[in-house]
Amino acid sequence: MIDLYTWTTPNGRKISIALEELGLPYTVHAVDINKDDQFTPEFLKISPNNKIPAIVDRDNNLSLMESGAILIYLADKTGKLLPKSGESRYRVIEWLMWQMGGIGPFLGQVHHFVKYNPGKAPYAEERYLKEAHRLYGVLDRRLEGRQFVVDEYSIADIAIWPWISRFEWQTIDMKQYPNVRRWYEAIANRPAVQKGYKVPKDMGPVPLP
Ligand SMILES: N[C@@H](CCC(=O)N[C@@H](CS)C(=O)NCC(=O)O)C(=O)O
Repeated sequence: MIDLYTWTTPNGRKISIALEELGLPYTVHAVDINKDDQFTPEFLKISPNNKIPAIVDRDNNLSLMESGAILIYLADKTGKLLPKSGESRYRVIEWLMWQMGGIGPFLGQVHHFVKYNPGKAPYAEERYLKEAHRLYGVLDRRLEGRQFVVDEYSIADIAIWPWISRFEWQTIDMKQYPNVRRWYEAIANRPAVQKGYKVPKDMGPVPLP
């Protein structure tokens, strides 16, 4: 049994989607980051960086923060969604790190400046939107002739997808990125993704282009 500490954000949804895909039983603990729940002493023991998502694996009492680390842990625990060895294992980790270092931080800044504070910092809006388009372009080229980011559906797809699901917040026209759109829609239709997207609460349907 896994305890999942999460909220209705792309980083949180990565883990609920992975847990659904892996068929692992889990208990959801909603950490409302708008109410500063992430700063409680109990939560800080599990997630010292005061961010969701975090998990505790009740099988061995291991607690983990950082969505990339959690995805690798869950994949290794079950032997699914991450090849055990060879080049494809490192390709999945490569694209997972690309998400953690690029897609997450930069699209997060787009949400901050473009969606929530438009007009306040034109330079930041321009800079982060330009980077968002660059990243969408990289992903579109990677998906040319490929069904998934690395050979088979993996934790790399699961890490990237919830950030792309905010394409409307990012003012991205998916027509410009046909391979991303095809990949995004295919993953959106997976039952586990539909279910994991609604954790810890239903915020409406999965956005479709
Ligand atoms: N690198 C971290 C980022 C986690 C993160 O930024 N979480 C946000 C929500 S998406 C959060 O908890 N923010 C609360 C805060 O910063 O106080 C991960 O991938 O797990």
